[in-house]
Amino acid sequence: MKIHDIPGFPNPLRIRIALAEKGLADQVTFVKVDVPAAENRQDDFLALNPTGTVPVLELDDGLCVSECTAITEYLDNLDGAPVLTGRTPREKAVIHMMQKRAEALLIDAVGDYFHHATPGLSPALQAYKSPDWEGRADWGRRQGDKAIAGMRYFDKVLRDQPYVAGEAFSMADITVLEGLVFAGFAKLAVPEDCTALIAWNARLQERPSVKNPA
Ligand SMILES: N[C@@H](CCC(=O)N[C@@H](CS)C(=O)NCC(=O)O)C(=O)O
Repeated sequence: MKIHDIPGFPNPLRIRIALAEKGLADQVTFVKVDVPAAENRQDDFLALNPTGTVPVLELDDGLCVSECTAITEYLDNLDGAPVLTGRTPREKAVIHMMQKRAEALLIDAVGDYFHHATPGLSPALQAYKSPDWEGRADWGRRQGDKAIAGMRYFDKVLRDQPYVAGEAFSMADITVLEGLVFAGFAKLAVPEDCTALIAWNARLQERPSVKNPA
């Protein structure tokens, strides 16, 4: 299988951590997409993923799967022994709920802040990002406020439990981790009083898959 992505970017890293967790790195060929040059917005890439984002998993039969949640589900269930996406109906429900919150309240909000309230990644990519409507920077800044509120939410969650979805590490932890990486890149600081979130982040930075993603 192939993964179309760009190393070091937060959403691609979600999958590279999942690959390391599952020991699948050697089964994947990475194909680099030049996102700063907006290669992901050109027809060849849009044929793989019409939403124009990386990562994309391309299977040997040609099926292309985008969205980190869907890709992680696939990778996690390949060996019939899921460890990131839940085993029981209850685990799956909680992990998917927290995964959606990690996307909506954090990583996607940071992305919208970055692309709509700051100069973003590069002029080539921003040409596809900032629609010419009045108030877009205000809207972008509000996404930054949303991301900070998301950090406060996850701080509250992590005061009562060791991981985002409860007692075990899951894909929701990976998404919050990369949401914080993206926030750092976008210069959105974690509030100092989010001590549980900060301690959780420091602890997970020592996890082998986070230290050495695929
Ligand atoms: N919801 C998507 C988000 C993917 C995403 O936003 N990826 C970023 C890289 S970190 C990207 O492709 N950005 C380029 C663009 O939006 O044009 C997922 O889960 O895969």
